[in-house]
Amino acid sequence: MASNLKNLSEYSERNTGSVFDKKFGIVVSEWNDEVTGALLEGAIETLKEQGAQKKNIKVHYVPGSFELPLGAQFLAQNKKFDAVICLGCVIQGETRHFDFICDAVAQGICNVGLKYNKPVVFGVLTTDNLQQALDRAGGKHGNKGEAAAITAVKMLGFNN
Ligand code: DLZ
Repeated sequence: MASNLKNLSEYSERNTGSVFDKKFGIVVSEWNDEVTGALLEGAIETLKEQGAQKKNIKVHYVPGSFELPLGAQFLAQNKKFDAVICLGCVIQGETRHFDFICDAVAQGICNVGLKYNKPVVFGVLTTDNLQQALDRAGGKHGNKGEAAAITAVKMLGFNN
């Protein structure tokens, strides 16, 4: 999983059908907001480029990445959303807190998608330091927010 070798914003056009009428919920972590704000910007711009309407993109905030799965669940259980995108940034600290948060968030987000049978995208950076995160939030390694938006679009096109 060498994402540093790949621009995260590159993608193939396979499964990218029309999302004009699709409704997207975005859950954003307020922790490391310099990074998550850039991810959000990338996600919204990409959804609009893909044909989504601004009025169909709703943004909700949670305090930290640990709260993303519950935020995603609040949105996923609401029939009006076709897909949910979770955006967060967890940076390694001196304790094992990082591991617990990353594991819980990844598993939690995965569970919500499986439970509600709709795309719930893991747009969470898990990095050693702030610079690595900035590099992936509009820096030299692209913007994982854009990649998360493309993932949602592709998964909505899965059955087409
Ligand atoms: C507590 C904490 C720490 C130390 N680091 C991060 C982080 O790097 N990224 C992040 O999104 N959230 C962090 N948090 C907050 C937790 O996600 C969570 O909000 C709190 O533990 C309260 O449940």
